Amino acid sequence: MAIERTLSIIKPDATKRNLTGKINAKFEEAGLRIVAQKRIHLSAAQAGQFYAEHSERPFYGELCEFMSSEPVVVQVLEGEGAIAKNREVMGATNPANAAEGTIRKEFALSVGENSVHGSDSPDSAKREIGFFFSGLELVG
Ligand code: RTP
Ligand code: MG
Repeated sequence: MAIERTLSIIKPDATKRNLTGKINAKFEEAGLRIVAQKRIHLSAAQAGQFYAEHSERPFYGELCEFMSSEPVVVQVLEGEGAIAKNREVMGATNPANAAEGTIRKEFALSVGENSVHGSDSPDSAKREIGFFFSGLELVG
């Protein structure tokens, strides 16, 4: 399988509880390498732009409000099959359905406040990495 890069976000519920290190350890244990990382505080408009694909969904307003409520840590993870591997380590969107050992099983509070985001395809990974990081911030 090819080496890929994917965009990960440690969400406000997790940064607030000081869980960045524990979550990063899960990525590293799974063989994902953190090749770029920064802590930022999104505006509601920026969160809305990032999650534009969900703009018609009933939870969109709540999602944008939550994602802009506290700082987040945005990061680029690299590894073999990184997009699918990251989603496996994250676990199901709803922590009630997440497998043992996954980040969401261990740390998520609810289907909305679910601790992490991960790109869901090569196209979204490309768009989402470009949304947060410039070429200069991405070491080859
Ligand atoms: P993400 O995009 O954050 O990695 O999560 P995902 O693919 O597992 O889930 P997705 O369907 O893309 O939904 C994006 C985020 O919206 C919030 N959500 N709330 N209240 C609800 O029913 C609901 N459903 C989704 C979650 O924060 C979810 O991660
Ligand atoms: Mg998604």
